[in-house]
Amino acid sequence: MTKKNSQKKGNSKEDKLLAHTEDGKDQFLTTNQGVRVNDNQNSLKAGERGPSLLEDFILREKITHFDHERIPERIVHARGAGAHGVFKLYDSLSKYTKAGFLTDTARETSVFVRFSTVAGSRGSTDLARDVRGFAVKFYTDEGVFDLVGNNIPVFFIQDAMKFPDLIHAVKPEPHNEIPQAASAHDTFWDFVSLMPESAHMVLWTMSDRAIPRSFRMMEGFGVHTFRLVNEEGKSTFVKFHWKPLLGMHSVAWDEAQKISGRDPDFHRRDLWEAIESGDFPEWELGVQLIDEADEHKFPFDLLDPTKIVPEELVPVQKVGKLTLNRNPDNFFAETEQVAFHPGHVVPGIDFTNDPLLQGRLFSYTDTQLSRLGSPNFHEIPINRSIAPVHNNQRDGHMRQTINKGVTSYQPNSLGGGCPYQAMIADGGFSSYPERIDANKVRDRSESFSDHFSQATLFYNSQSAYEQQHIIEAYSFELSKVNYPHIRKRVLGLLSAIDKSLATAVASYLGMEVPEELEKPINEGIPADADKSKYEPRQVKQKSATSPALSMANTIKDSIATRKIAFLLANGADADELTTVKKALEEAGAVVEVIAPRIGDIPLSEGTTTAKHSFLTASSVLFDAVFIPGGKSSIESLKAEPDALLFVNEAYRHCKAIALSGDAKDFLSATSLANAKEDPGLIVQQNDLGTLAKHFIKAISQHRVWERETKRKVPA
Ligand code: HDE
Repeated sequence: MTKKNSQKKGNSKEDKLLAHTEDGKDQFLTTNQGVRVNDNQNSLKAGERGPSLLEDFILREKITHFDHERIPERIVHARGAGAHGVFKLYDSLSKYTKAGFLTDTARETSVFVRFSTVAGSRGSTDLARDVRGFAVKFYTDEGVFDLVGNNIPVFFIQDAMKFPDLIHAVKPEPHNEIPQAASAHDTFWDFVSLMPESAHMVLWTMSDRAIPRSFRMMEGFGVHTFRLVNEEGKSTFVKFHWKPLLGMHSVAWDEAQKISGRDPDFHRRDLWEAIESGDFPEWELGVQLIDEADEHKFPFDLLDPTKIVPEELVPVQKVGKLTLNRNPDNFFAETEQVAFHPGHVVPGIDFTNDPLLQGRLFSYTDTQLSRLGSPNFHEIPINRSIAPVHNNQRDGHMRQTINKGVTSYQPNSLGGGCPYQAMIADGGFSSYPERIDANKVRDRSESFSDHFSQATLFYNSQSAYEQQHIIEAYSFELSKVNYPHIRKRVLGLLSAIDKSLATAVASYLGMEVPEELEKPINEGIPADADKSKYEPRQVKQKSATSPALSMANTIKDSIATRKIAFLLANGADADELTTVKKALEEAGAVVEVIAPRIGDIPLSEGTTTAKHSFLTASSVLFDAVFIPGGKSSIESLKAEPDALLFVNEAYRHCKAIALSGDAKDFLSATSLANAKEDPGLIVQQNDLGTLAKHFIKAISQHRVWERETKRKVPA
């Protein structure tokens, strides 16, 4: 056997498949010391039926390594999925920053992105109602820059001091470790109901933003205000945004819960499959730029991470594109070991005094020490800078670098003074010299105390169906809270956001909206505080609505990568199937056939292959459903309860459903017997071209949410 393993890995599917197996391809099995193994099936024993021998170094090495395969999962954001990609700038931002990847339009900067949920454990479901992490590592020529953001632009708390409390409250309760990956429990609502500063973010997490259809269809935000710093040392405040090219879309809450059972890897799989099939996910990087002179011109504080800068006040300029084009080769080595840190910045990017950001600047290195176990985590391949690393840091667990020479100190003459400090002109990082003239205090600025205006702005900006989803989300969560006094406190906070919201939630709970905020509403204030300063208040914000906050206003112009279920059985009409399939595929959708069994299914002419049966498929895993005609096929489907459930459920979740030819008859067996056609329920006997056109239009609209109020269907 020879080593044939040196061919360069490309990006084709075959290369990827090879890459997944190449570890052992054409190689002998060896121990970690390189000794070839002759028997990987049996341990060394004293006789065939005798005891195992301690001498068996092969068994001991294998088992010892296995025993230590797990590392501590992330305390937050444990569940995630990652991908490699590139970032390309449209126009230079050199007026504002000297960061090379934001000024040089000829550059293509490599990135690694990890998406995550926050509260659940590493094995938890992707579809929990939760914030999603959106962390991007840019491997720039000047060093690593991490934009460690979320898919929600604000945060629950204003000061890092509260983070452990927040996380302890949302994680499973300590006595019984229930519930997994869910905020619908006593301790979370107890905490947030006592922390009015969380009101804005909680509203976002009760919105459809917290149950995305796909990682590829959600926005990302840097959350904090950062600084850009240009060659002249001038600083400009910046908010970072990621805008998905596929638009922002969510699933229905009932659907999310069912997906969690049918395919807990739904988001992870979706990302993986899109990249494998060449449908590379894309986002545009947006920046909101604010002159230093304008720092105090807003009715909120730029340093307060519970506030957005509405896009109507400061437009988002799109400055570049992120494309994810390669799946990791190994989940553990890359996605699990990647170590993000908001403090990984490059010259041209700097921090503000946002007290949440300031705390994060400590936390992330610290967490890597316990998670990855060594200060050398930067040497793990996924974390390595492509800019050369030279310093006098030495040794530590699992050190990879073999430093040469005798000097590991500075100043030195024995090493010729190397490595030497860089002048600013040579790219040396120098912190923005912000002037501070202040007393050392444990305190918070009064400009942080408007907790409700932007929550009201968010609520007012939602479409009717989005508001209804928010009402139902609060009602769901609070129905799972056991203590009436906690529910009452939440209703008090909701009435400070919007009276109709509070009333609607109260009616689901069979409670009254309290007259006013419960006192003392805020236990979370310092012991000796001037209470009036911490009194939550409302400052009228300029715009009553911000259209950019509603997902209803997102891009809806394509069905690219959408998954369409074709339900059929023996005898389905071949012409109807192929015509509609062709039209959908030409528009970029993915068609999958579901039949009573998998394998080849005879059609009116020829056969088609069913990828799934009703045992493995479910409507919640698809964006839309098509049923071709064919008498015997329709008769079989009518007798199949899972086919009926499939269509009822797709309707309930407001998906596009199309039926051609005599498939119309199928509806009589479902709960849709008397359903009227709507833009997403397309029943067409003859004209397949028109059917396909209407179907594609309906899928591109994502959902017919209006159905939820007009016609309720059991499923
Ligand atoms: Fe994090 N956060 N965080 N966070 N965070 C972590 O770092 C922390 C916050 C975010 O895919 C941890 O490596 C503190 C805001 C993402 O690997 C930890 C505070 C935002 C990820 C940590 C915050 C984030 C993390 C856990 C308040 C949005 C996953 C493991 C002061 C802007 C990154 C780790 C990945 C991960 C601490 C608040 C985003 C413990 C102390 C605000 C996307 O260090």
